[in-house]
Amino acid sequence: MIENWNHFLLPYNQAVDELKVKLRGMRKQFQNKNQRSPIEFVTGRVKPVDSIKEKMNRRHVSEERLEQDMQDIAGLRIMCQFVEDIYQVVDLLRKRSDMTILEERDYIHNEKPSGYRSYHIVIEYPVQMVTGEKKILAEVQVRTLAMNFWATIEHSLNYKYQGEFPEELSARLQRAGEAAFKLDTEMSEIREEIQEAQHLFSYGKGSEPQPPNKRDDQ
Ligand code: 0O2
Ligand code: 0O2
Repeated sequence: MIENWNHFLLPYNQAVDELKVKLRGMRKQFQNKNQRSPIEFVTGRVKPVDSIKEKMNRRHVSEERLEQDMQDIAGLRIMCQFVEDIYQVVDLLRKRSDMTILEERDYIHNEKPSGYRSYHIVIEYPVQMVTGEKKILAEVQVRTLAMNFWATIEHSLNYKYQGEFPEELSARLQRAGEAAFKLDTEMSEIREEIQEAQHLFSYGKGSEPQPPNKRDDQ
């Protein structure tokens, strides 16, 4: 019986905080070299206790099996501009020595029946606690901005309808998912042109002297 959820979730909070810094650091390193980053932005969260309990009921996960069987108590999200960036980010994560990739799920080319697309990675990540090292599981979702837009909208509708979408709405969401993917595909086709323009744009911005605190921020 988990009596103190705060205590149970402590290493998960620590892991999410650390991973946000590390993943955001990857973006900074690209920018620092004046290169385009495949990472646009990173968010993260620890699953709220109510959601953990609801998922335990739905998936018949016991408290004894929680650490092994619920892979997304710690969740990170990496947003990218282009589909190609997603695979570059995944390659970068595969090369890291501070985490071990346990599973990969490509919901980009195998989209879910709902129309959901993203690349999911389950990692094992060691957290240094005062009591010693604790290895925890975390789920990293890598997606384009268009995929994120779709998933965010669908997630809020899901909340309203509790997953029981009227048929018409469900069909519309699937079509919207296809349209979002079409947008990603079109953007990929003109990727080089966009990147060139973005490089010129950031060069233009960088050529102006900036106050030191602004520069620290970049
Ligand atoms: P809601 O309404 O539930 O979406 P900081 O690190 O301080 O700059 P902070 O406040 O920790 O930023 O937030 P961050 O990391 O930018 O983003 C937190 C939000 O991202 C949460 O929203 C989550 O919904 C969402 N999120 C990020 N990663 C995941 C993930 O892997 N899974 C899920 N389900 N959600 C994620 P809120 O604030 O809880 O509001
Ligand atoms: P949250 O925190 O509310 O986002 P399951 O959870 O049963 O779907 P599994 O095997 O645990 O499946 O993992 P999976 O499918 O690889 O990833 C689950 C997470 O992916 C979900 O977390 C969502 O964040 C996201 N996801 C998967 N399918 C959909 C979908 O159809 N629409 C949207 N918007 N997001 C999806 P949770 O558990 O829902 O939690």
